[in-house]
Amino acid sequence: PGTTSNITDILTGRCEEYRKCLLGEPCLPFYRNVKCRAAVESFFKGIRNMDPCATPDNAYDEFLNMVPPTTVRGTTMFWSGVMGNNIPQDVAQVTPEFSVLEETFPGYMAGNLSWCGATDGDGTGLGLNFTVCPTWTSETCPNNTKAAFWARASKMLATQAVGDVYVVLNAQRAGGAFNNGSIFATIEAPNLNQDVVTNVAIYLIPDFTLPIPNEMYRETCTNGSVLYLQNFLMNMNFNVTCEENPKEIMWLQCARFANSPYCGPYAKGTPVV
Ligand code: NFD
Repeated sequence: PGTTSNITDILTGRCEEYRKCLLGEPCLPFYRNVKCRAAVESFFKGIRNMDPCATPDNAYDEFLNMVPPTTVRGTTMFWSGVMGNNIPQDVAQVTPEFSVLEETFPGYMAGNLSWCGATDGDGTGLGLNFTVCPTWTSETCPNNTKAAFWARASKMLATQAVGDVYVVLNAQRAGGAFNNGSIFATIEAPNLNQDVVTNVAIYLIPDFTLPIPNEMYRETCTNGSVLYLQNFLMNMNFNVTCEENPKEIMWLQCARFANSPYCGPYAKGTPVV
């Protein structure tokens, strides 16, 4: 995929927006003093002149310590397998009760951008590739420049979460709603803190992007990988709740896909398909 050629300007602009509290997100006094030029410099520092598939885990630590992801107690929301239509991010944006990584300082800065390191230089002298970046796959390029960023930011998000937390999962995800290889499974869930997290609420939503609702592969709160996740979390001593088609998320899905069999007066229980 192509890269974001003006990424330095975008990061700087988004940093200024966030720091000056122009976004309506929780805005900490700590952030007000962020020096955006220094923050953007530290964002690139660990990846310049680096192989884009061999990024060290700690490449962004200096940056992430300058602008750590912070969420209000009881609002942290994770998501996995529901990328296609940005539903959790959009719900979180208009619902103060929920905060996702993409609304935190580092998540807002890097959201929807594409970038990577380059060892051979490409004439810019910046040690970055401004033409094309390798696609992340666990086999060909696991330690991708971008993957390392989201992995570390996700870890910090989970580590600092306090109170009730939420995770939105796709009931019809191929291979199971709770995907073993996902960042939620490998990084976020294992880094939640039993001493301060009061409940993990699983929000299981249907996949509205499917051309035909596939009931065969629709998990519920009492079967498949979702049941596995509940047991996994309970074994870690967390309180766990699970809800299918929660209204907190469904309202936006149903606003966007108004004719869905999962919406409307007949949607309770088994959907009419
Ligand atoms: P997904 P998830 N390395 O739907 N987050 O649980 C790389 F590089 O399966 C936010 O993995 O959910 N990419 C963003 C990966 C990105 C990897 C990633 C991996 N090991 C994570 N695994 C963001 N805003 O862009 C999956 N991907 C790709 C945080 C996958 O191809 C959020 O806090 C797809 O494009 C959220 O709670 C995207 O990452 C959780 O981790 C999502 O994969 C979602 O990661």
